[in-house]
Amino acid sequence: AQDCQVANIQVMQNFNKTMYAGTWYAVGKKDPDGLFLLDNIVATFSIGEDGKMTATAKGRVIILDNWEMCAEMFGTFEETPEPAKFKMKYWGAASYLQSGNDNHWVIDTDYDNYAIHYSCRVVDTDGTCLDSYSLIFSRHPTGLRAEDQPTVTQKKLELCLLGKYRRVPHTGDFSCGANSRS
Ligand code: DAO
Repeated sequence: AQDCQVANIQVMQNFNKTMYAGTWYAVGKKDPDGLFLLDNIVATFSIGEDGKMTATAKGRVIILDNWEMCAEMFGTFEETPEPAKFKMKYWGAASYLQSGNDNHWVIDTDYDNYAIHYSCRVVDTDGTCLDSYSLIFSRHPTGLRAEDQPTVTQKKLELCLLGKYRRVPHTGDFSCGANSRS
């Protein structure tokens, strides 16, 4: 049963960041308040010589109400006592892009096909999440494999976010697609 308490959310056990490294295509997204990344979202995680995880991400955004572009984003990750729970500092290549500090939790992954990310930005007084976002990642730009879908659906349910995701298309528009990463 789901009590929807942020403190009780189960994350990936024995998370291995080296196996997690590499490119992930967002195929589903639950948006936060003040949505930023729209579609064509691709994230690449790396582990530095210091053992620290960093990421670059691209995604189509609309800023200043009507200016559509490909945002190039950077993130650095601070570890916590739980290996799958990170604090992420993020910023954009350009100053007018969003920046901030978010939780970055890996809920589940098989490292080779799918990963489920979750971030709660604001915990409500009752312990549930007031403002969250979550990305469903695939190693394949074409989407999740059929056999991974039941697992992903179960995890969405456990996050109390079932039915709140939208599909994230990869169209290659705005120099932001799977074929235009740099
Ligand atoms: O899209 O509304 C939103 C929230 C996303 C903010 C985070 C973007 C930057 C991420 C850097 C790399 C990790 C995936």
